Amino acid sequence: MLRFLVIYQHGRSRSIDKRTQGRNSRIREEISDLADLKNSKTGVAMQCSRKEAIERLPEEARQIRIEILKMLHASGSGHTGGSLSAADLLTALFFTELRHRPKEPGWADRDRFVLSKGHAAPLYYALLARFGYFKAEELGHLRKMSCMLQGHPDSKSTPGVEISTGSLGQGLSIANGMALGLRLEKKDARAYVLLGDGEIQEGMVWEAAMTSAHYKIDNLCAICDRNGLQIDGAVDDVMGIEPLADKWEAFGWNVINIDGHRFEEILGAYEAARETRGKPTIIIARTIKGKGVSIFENKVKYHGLAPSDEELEQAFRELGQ
Ligand SMILES: Cc1ncc(C[n+]2csc(CCOP(=O)(O)OP(=O)(O)O)c2C)c(N)n1
Ligand SMILES: [Mg+2]
Repeated sequence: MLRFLVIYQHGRSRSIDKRTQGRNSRIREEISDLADLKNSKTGVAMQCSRKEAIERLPEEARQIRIEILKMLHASGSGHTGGSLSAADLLTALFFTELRHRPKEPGWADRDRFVLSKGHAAPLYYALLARFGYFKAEELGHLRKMSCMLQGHPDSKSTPGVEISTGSLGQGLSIANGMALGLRLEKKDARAYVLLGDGEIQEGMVWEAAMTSAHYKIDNLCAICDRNGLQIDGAVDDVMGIEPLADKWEAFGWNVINIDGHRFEEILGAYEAARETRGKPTIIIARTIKGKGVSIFENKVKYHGLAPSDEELEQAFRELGQ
């Protein structure tokens, strides 16, 4: 039976169970070299209060956006909009929630992350480089023949990439298998999967959703990047997915709706997902495609278009680079 205890955070008392407390205890510990997470007990980068994390994350996300745009500009092709829309969600995940060890990518107790919307590879690569999975100079070779960083994540080429993705619709099934495997091995590690809102038009996603609930996979957290756009236009026009929260609830999921650019809400959702028992959680995150640079925001055109020289200049100005 789980034992409950009370911890005090930001002046409020909360009841959480011991499993949760052991995973992400808020011990103050400065980690200057992120790759040195191997030496941290938990594998979580920001071992600080939520308030401190919220102060530090915007700068990390800003840097990640800059790296994404530099990378896309250098390659001359790739997916701008969907990388920027999910930048806050994944920066928060990698820094505060995901247990991982860049110097030991195969660490058996790591949390698993699946980028089901694999076209957001530039975001994934910027984060992996930031954590030292490979040298930052690799980012300059995105999408080049024989290079480590292909247009979609390839687990055989790129250290830190958990699983190859890019064919939309498959990631939730993969994450189900990972989470079930972890449960079978009695590990308290978790699986996270990022889905696009256009992606969930794929029927396979709903087969997987039934499976997660049927097997009560509570060490699974899906995140839906609800940016409202897909490759051919607005999700509502191509094939409507609302009422989205009701659908997931009807499929037996715990549903959390948030603003996917507000770190306070993002961190709260990850924590609530971690504390949920008996059902999987989906975080439906309202986001802006192309977030952070006005010329890319909410523009279908920039789904798969890299910035030109002038656009990069403007983007840098807006991002304070
Ligand atoms: C099975 C499959 N069909 C089509 C594509 C081509 N494709 C790449 S991205 C995309 C649109 C995805 O939209 P969404 O999931 O909303 O992604 P986001 O808006 O976050 O970029 C499509 C259709 C694909 N990668 N896989
Ligand atoms: Mg979308």
